[in-house]
Amino acid sequence: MDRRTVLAGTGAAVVASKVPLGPESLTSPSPLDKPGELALWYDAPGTEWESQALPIGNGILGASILGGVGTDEILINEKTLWTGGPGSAGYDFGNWRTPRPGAVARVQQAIDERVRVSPEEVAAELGQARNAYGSYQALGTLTLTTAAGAATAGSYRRELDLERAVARVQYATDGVRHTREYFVSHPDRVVVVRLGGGSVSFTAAFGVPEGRMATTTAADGRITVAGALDDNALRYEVQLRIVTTDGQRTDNADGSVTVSGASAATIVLAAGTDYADRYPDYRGTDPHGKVTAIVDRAALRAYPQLLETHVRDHGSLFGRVRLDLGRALPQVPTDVALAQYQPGDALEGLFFQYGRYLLIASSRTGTPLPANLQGIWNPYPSAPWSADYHVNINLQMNYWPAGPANLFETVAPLVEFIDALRRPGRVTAREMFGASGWVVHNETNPFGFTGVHDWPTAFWFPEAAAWLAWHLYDHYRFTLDESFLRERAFPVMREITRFWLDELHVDPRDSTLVVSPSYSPEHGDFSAGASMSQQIVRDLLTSTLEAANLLGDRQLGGEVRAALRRLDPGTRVGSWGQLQEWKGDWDDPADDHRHVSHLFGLHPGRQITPAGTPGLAAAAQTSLRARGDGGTGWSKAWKINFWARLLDGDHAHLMLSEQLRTSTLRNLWDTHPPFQIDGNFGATAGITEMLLQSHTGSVDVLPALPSAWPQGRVTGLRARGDLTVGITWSGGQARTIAITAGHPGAVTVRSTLFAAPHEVNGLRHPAHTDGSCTFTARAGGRYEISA
Ligand code: FUC
Repeated sequence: MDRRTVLAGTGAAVVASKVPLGPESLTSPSPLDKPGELALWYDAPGTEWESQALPIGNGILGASILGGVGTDEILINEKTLWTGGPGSAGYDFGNWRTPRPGAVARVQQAIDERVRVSPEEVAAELGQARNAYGSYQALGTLTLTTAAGAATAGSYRRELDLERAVARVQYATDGVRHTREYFVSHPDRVVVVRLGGGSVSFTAAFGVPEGRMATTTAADGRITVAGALDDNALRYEVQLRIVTTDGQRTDNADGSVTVSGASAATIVLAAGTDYADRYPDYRGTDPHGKVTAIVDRAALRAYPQLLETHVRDHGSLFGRVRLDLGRALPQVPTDVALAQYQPGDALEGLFFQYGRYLLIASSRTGTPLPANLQGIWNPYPSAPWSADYHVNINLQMNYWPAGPANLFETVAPLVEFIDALRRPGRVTAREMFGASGWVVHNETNPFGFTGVHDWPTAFWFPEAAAWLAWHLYDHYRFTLDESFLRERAFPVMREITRFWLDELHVDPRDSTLVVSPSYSPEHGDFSAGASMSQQIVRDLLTSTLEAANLLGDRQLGGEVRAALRRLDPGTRVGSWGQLQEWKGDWDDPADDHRHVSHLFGLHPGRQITPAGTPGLAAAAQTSLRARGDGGTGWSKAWKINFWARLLDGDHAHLMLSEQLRTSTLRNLWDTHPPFQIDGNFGATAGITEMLLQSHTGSVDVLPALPSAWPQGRVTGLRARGDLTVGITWSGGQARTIAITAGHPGAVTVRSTLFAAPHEVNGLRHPAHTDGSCTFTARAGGRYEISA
């Protein structure tokens, strides 16, 4: 079967059934022996983690595959293994260690009087040195040592199949063909490594990073490694079981296990910590019992069963969206394809799906903590920015694809995390502002760090909680899940709204309500009413009002409506036609700072649209042009989204090309630099924005299609209003649009297709001059529109 035909199928069953699942898949050629459209592959082992590791994960356990021949070092991560927090000396949640009555009011007054105040001066008043914040840690390394020499020239292949979420290494030595398969199962909660090819001999050892205390034992083919972090006494445990049916297996005194002469071997690894996302101690139960039960259960299952369960589970999410941009990948390793990349190459489609793959691997229902700055993969004891949760753009960007790219199940850890921030965030709101509600500032960790530090340009951002709430309400807008809105989203939104109703300040110059002190992320002076602050608060209040109307909270609705009337909207056109970043006209046209925060209302917000607010959209475009096409990885990814929202597909595509050319590593990870995963997710979201938009209430088909993609097909994208959308196009125009409605109600679709006579479910309709079509969908109804 032609691979394209397979890809065009729908659903997990198709994906799973094309793969031979029995042990024979280890020795006979599988479809993966041919480079696949949806695989990353290389013809040599990786030697550098950051640019060459192939990541696999189940939302909590991650593994990085480099695929060495004689020695295979597999880095293992467990998402909750962090230093810092309670138990670590001096941890204070970022709250002021001694009360500072009136501190915020003093800064407000300084801003009222002097308009602009330097970040250094504000940090001296409101900041404090950060204590015991911690960093995400590696769990350790599973090392497989074999006696094998170098692989026979030309026989080596290392790949990551995105459809099955299986990494695979194969090579030949002395006439023997060896295979290793690696995956992390969400249903079985284990890392699985299968060594096959016959004549399997190796020693497996698990080592923790240097300097960490651990006890390691091997008994009966089981390796147990347990200990606690020095820093905060967080307990961790890892257990591996090495399962063979023939050959010899020996437990070694140093805690390793040796297998010799087996036809195949399966290693299952489970791990856990005693972390719990629960204020104030952030500790749950000792991991020993849970880890033992999980690894024992997995060890009883035959390898083909483990694999099949995993492939079906992953495929049930991943297989929902198919994207064909009309080109095939060149038959060269992925690093070569990246080096040879030309705008319009099929690599763009692979990059889109890789973002979806990475989100599934780093965030799943039932796992704690959202995807961090590195997803779940990290070898460093002190990771860049701690591999934490920056909430002035980065954590939010991680979840942009979840709705449009049909991965709702990845959102649950973010929802839980936001919910858990409320308890520490209330303390910060009370102690810092004397306000009700809750806040979190510029960044946070797994231990409820909702306060501040003292880096002047990036310590103050109480708007972050409102921006996080955007994700809750947008989840509702996509799914129309009213019980989610009532039980999960609205209580959080209401509380943040309370905070801002308390905390908005009357600007003495014009009596509008403004955020003060306010700071455009990492840029400029402190002032009152910076555009991003106003736009975020306005978005929150608008969404809260919609939700309050829906749920019948009339009192809150009334208060919010009154505040909205007085709120400065944060959208002003300045002297050179730019959208002002601040309430004052201070923008420098030569400024190319990576943050373009004042365009929040364009994306992810919905306040600025080319059709609804053409003057503001034009100003946003002027600002964006002035900022230029450079920036870090995530900044370029955001610019894909901005240009798509400005309906300029070619510029959006230019930003995608720039990202692939200058901010993408050989393993297709986004680089800031260094590696930072947000850009992967931002780019995937940006591609959806080019193909389908729904933030204004209508379903806009191919709103920003670039000329580089004249023909193509996509299925399974989601639009707000519980709609699933497929599109085919050629000559740059939509030819068919298929919409499935989950809920009944009016649906408005916009497409150039309506400008000519067309058919809806076989019935002929005349041209609609305004390029849109509105119909009443029934729940479960499918509507096929064709030119
Ligand atoms: C924000 C950005 C930086 C980086 C960091 C993790 O502070 O400005 O570029 O992405 O988060």
